[in-house]
Amino acid sequence: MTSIERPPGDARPGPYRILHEAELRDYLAGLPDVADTLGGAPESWSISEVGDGNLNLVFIVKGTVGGMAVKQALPYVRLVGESWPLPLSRAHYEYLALTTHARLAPRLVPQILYHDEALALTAMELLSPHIIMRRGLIAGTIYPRFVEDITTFMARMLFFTSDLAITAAEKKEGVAAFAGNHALCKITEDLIFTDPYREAEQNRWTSPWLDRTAAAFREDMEAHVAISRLKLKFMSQPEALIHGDLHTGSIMVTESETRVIDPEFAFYGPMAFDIGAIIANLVMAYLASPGHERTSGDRRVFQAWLVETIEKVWTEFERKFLELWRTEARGDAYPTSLFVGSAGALHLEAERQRNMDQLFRDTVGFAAAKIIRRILGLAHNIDFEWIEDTRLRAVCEARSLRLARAMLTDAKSFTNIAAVTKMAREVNDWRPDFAA
Ligand code: SR1
Ligand code: MG
Repeated sequence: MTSIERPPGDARPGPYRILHEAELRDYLAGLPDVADTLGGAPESWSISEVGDGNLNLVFIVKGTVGGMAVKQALPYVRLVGESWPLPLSRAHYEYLALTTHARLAPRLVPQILYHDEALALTAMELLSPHIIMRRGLIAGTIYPRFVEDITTFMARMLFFTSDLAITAAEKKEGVAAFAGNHALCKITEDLIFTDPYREAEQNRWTSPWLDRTAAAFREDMEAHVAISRLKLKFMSQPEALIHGDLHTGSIMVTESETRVIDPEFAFYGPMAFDIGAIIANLVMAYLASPGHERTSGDRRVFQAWLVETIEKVWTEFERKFLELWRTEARGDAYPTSLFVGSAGALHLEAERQRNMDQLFRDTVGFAAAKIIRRILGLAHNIDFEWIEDTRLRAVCEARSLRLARAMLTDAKSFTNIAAVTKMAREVNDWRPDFAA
């Protein structure tokens, strides 16, 4: 598919309005290139709203020739309703991030077909037969291509938008371009780094089983210090353009393809936040998997694949990022003129390793924060929510919280990714006192 231009002289953008099915049909029919891509008469197009995320409308539109996904931002948080307004500008930042991703990793994001700034609407390539990865993981599906693709995506996105790859001026332009996305950052600052650790109206957890654990997190000063340090990093470290919400619901997959979607939380932040998000969501898929067994032990092969995947997400990311740093470093950080000769090379390589060690520690901490928020905060994961037996769900969640608390408060003791998977395997055998 080729990119579709707005017709010359087109009166749109008009004022923002929420497009329901009928209005969307008329709107798309008025875009000749879009209409051609779909094919057939507009009345024959099938349009269904399929959005299952927390914020937006998502329509699948199919014509006689082709299809597309159309995403429109609502002026409020869909999950909560109109009482929680949210700027439409997030669609602009998502578009900006998607175009950056398309430039740096074209195979790994959906192609943009059309963007309407005023309607906060973007039409994208219809990904088919791809499904949301989280759903595939709940079904116990193995994705052999995932590690290769997600580590390429993260290494390239994070490296090529960092001071290691671009000039200070380019980097600061990038920071400025995304600085207005602060309402989305604020959601993260509140829902991930603050609310799960205090009384907050919107918090919820699997009660009564986790009541004591939730209360313990609210009293846990060690956890409060650790999460606050991470919050400060999130707020004050514009290392690279991060996706900002890189969980398994933001990834569409087949067994041979991976596409990263939904970067509306994108801004220049700490790299470890994205890497931690991927690791956290794989860890949750692993620890939720006993809740999705049909017969005891039927997820063993899948679990082994997940453990290996968690480990490789870090090791392959680290390998690829270091490779880019060694071969593509044209940024203003670590000037080559300061690292000449064999002594320079030696010290620079040691610095690369020191940076990766720090990145790993931060990744462990952010991963923990992402797990805790999904169990004690507002927005939960279907990995756990779809476990119908609430006691069993709480067992899976309690194990996840046990691991996450250790990762949050003692990130340094996880000296490598194998230490994370080792403890994940151990907690998976742990039985909380309320277990049946
Ligand atoms: C109110 S929005 C809740 C969550 O949905 C998004 O996917 C982000 O993770 C956000 O924190
Ligand atoms: Mg999303």
